[in-house]
Amino acid sequence: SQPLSNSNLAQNIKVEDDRTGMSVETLKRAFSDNLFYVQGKDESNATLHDYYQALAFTVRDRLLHRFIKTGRTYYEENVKVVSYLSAEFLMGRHLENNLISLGIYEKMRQVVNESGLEIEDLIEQEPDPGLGNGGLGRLAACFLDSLANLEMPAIGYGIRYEFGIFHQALRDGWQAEIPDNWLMFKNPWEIARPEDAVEIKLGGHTEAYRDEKGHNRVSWICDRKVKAVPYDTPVPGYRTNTVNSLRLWKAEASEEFNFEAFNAGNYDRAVGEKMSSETISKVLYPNDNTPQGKELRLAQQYFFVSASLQDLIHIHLHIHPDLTNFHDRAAIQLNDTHPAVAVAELMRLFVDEHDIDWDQAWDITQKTLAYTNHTLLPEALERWSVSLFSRMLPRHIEIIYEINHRFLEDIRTWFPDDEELASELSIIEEGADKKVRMANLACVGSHAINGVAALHTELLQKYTLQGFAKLWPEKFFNKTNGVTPRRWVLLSNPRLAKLVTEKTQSDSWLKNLDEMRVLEKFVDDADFCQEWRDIKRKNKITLAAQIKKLKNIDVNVDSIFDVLVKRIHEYKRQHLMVLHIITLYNRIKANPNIDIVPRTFIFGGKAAPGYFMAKLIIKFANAVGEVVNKDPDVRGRLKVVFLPNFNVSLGQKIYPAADLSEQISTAGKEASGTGNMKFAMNGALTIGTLDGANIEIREEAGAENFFLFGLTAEEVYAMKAEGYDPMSYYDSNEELEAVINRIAKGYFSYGDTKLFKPIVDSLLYDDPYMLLADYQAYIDCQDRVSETYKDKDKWTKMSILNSARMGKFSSDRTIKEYCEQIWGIEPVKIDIEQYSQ
Ligand code: 4GP
Repeated sequence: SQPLSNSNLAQNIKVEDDRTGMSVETLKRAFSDNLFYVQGKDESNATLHDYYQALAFTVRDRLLHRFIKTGRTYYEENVKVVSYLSAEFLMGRHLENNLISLGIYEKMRQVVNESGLEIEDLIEQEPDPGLGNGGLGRLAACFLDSLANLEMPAIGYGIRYEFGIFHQALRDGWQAEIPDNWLMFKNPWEIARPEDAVEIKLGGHTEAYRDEKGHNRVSWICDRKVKAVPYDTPVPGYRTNTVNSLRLWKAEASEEFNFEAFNAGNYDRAVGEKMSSETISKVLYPNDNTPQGKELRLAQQYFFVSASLQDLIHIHLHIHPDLTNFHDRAAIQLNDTHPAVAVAELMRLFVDEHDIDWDQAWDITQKTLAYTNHTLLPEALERWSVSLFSRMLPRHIEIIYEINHRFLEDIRTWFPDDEELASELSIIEEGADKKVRMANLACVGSHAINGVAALHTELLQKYTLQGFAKLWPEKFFNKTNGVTPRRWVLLSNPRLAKLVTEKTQSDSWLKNLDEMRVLEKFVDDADFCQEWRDIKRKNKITLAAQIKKLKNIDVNVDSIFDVLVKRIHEYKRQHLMVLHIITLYNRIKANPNIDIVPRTFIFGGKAAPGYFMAKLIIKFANAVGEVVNKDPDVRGRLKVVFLPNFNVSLGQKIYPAADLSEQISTAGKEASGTGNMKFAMNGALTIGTLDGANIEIREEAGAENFFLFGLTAEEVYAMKAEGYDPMSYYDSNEELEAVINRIAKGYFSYGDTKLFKPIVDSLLYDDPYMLLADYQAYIDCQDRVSETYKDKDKWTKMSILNSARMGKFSSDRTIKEYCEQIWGIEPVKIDIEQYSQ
């Protein structure tokens, strides 16, 4: 909102006070102050969690004047701001990240130590905010980090789910889901702004009317209103003054309770409405790469989109007399189709609420919006039934029909006689149960459409969105994903970060990851290589301790740490890695004295609770592990570990300790992947298919530093078109046959031949993800991995070159491209007089 006075309080802070000062003395005083006055405790009764809160508030205070100054500067300088609309933000813990951003990690360590505590123990107290499923949610978080780091004016908009992604427990090898009550204790990072709440309408009907100027207008008479209350979380840039905002909306009843019903003694009805309103932001849908066609999900999407757009319009009108230059001041990115209803909502706000004529409104809408697609899986494209849509958003369905009508008229003018094209591009899918195709809506309403890796963008243009690509080739962009080196190297792998800083003689590589290239000149330096190996070994020891703690399994830190962590999905082929484990196991059973390079196979990842095959794959990996880990013939040479509850924090411990990164999706299925980048930055070698960003990682690292196997996307399509017969692979490959037979006979299920039958049958009779076609190539490639691992010098050199050459995969590079080519956003300096060290 507008400032009420010009006192510029924040700017005038010059003395080192308890809330801004950065000296150890001041930090120490602030820490105990917050323990006492915020937590209401002292040393005699404070828990570790209290100390965490006190520390968090100490850090938050130091972000706040930057945060306020940042918002104030954007407002006063009237700059163009990008809004990143995303149903998911998988931020990871804030405390440690904020400490390094401010540059006070080491000072705070000292302060905490002086209280007789360890800072790591306090960091562990923070619940990992799991407001996302995986890929696209974590990407959104890396993007916010890069935007702030690059001093770009930006805001993230999403939903403040009361329950994030479930906690995964493993019971008898099966996934069990436990609710994630992350807000149980107060969240020190968010600031509620009830004064900025907006109203969201739902349901009802529309009425046409003529306004006083004689214009035909429509009004939406809703039958329900919900309040959207914003909560702001500061997002600092690394060692800059910029602190952007992540604004998440919480749903509340527009009235606390229905007083009439209350007075009439109907207490249930009096509070019922409140409960149903609050349901909207209650829980994250735990699906990755699959839409959930549930009413509540559509309500969530509309809820946060409408709240965010109303907010943006409100801010705009504070500065500008009208909305005609909205697109000059706002760029809005749609993170997948979850916020695609923004196309219709922005039109409704312009036309119905702000009286802009249709054509102009449409022009502004298209210039403002841009859309990123994150998946090629056809079943993952969102389609909402028209009847559900009409019930919940009666005005929006009219607007969508109008947009579609005008769009199809154009198509028919440009391509007369091509009804097939018109029906392919139509936003409405005709049929008994009509659907709104959200990807089509997003494409029509945006000026830019992008994929997230070169191959993905190419396949989008060739297949998934081919009609749009033909129509508007100039709208298509590739924006290969990236990840933030602050969280994924500096925080996750402090040992490596220290070495790089020493060797490059500055920490500027953290802002310009291309500078890691300097390491290339040390690949033949024996001392450096030894240091490199020592760091990896220490990271492996740390992870081994974690494995012991979580699973009570002893692992050999000199074995290859062979890791596959990501959401569980058939297309990601976790079960292909299990087939390799069984292959090695069979070799040992056939010849217990065989010379085998020891391996520790590490899995992690959650399955959508309703995805039967994914859950069975978890059980399968665990069941094989149970047999392999305790078989005396194996003599500990193979170990299988499934780490429960893979999340951002666990990822931070795993990536730095990996030797081998498994990126083994069926070619043409993984849009990009981002875990692949985190592994490589931390010196793991990749075994992977030519899929997603693997292709570009291999290009950067050098083909000789990458273990490539498997069919290409084109070969996959061709083979499917010819009629793929998985059984022929089973029939002609003895080793494969023995693997499948061992599973089918119940060897890993105490003789139960039914348990894993769905996996066996799927592989033999259908194999939609072509594991059997890629099996032999994968096994041969794994044999090459083992051979290479024996040559320590060669492996070390490959590892160094991988890390050194990952500059392209910093999300800073990705964000710069979006800013320049799609959003038209430029950096803005934030002046803070008092930025002491
Ligand atoms: C994911 C893709 O599966 C992954 O390849 C990509 O790296 C990531 O988005 C970020 O672009 N997709 C999803 C999803 O998370 O739910 O579709």
